[in-house]
Amino acid sequence: MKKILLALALTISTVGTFSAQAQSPMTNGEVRRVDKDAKKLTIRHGPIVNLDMPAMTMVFQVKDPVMLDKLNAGDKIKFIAEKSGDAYVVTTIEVTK
Ligand SMILES: [Cu+2]
Repeated sequence: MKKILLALALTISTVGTFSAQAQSPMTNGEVRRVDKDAKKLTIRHGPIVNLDMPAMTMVFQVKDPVMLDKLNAGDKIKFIAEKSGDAYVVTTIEVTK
């Protein structure tokens, strides 16, 4: 069981690194609201190049609800978002100080 968890953790970190490097540039933003129950995140963001989206404040879904644990309203962040069906999903996020 431990081996499976370790393999899973390695897979996740590899995918995370890959998406940060190979995909779109990260977008600057500020967390406005964290909704752990709905697994949603409100971000005031700058222009998102890969989504062809201007700066605005909007609600995103998150790829993994664990991502919300370290976030608080007011945090300055860098993130990558992708369109998934009708939703915009944050796939990578980091807090900048
Ligand atoms: Cu937007």
